[in-house]
Amino acid sequence: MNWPTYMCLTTDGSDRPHTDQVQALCSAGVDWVQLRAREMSDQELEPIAFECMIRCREIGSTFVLNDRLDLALRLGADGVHLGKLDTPWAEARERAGAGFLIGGTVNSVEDAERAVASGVLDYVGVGPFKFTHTKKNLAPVLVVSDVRAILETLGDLPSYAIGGIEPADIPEVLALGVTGAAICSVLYRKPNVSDIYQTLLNTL
Ligand code: TZP
Ligand code: MG
Repeated sequence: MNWPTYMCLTTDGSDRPHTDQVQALCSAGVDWVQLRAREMSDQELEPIAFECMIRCREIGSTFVLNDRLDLALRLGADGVHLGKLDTPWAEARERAGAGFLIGGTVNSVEDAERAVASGVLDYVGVGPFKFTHTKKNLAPVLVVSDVRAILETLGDLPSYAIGGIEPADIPEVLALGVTGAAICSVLYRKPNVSDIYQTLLNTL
């Protein structure tokens, strides 16, 4: 797997529907989309997710669903991102089989140990790096020493910094040794997604 620098998440907290967000992300040429829609049922989300997946396929972008293993498998998405309250990682791997991307959330060294011990994850999101309104019940914000200890525990497992990350944070965040960053709300601020994504790429 050629791991991208940026994973781009959609959000319920935008005035644009998820399909518009994904359309804008694909127009910007992003490598990886995670559809993170938490307010709809699987049934309501299915046609929307399908449309988003088709857009991603058109540009060769990886398409992952947040939380919803069943829907991801039914759609034939590339993978799923599972937090601590979602389907357990080992069970997800058993059901999905090899070749399906599974990401997990890591908020602490203990989580990192579990992630490594599970042996079934392709990558993890590590955070939160900063306070953010995007996620409810946010875990405590990590300090640099936490991040270093987490990354040491993760070893070679690809890791993505998450939580309030903006273009100006990228040099410092990448210098810590993560594989990349998961970006959400900053993408949908004015003026447009492509400009902000370009700014992210320009920081590299
Ligand atoms: N998990 C920890 S922070 C977060 C998630 C899903 C949200 C990241 O979004 P933003 O808007 O970039 O802070
Ligand atoms: Mg979740």
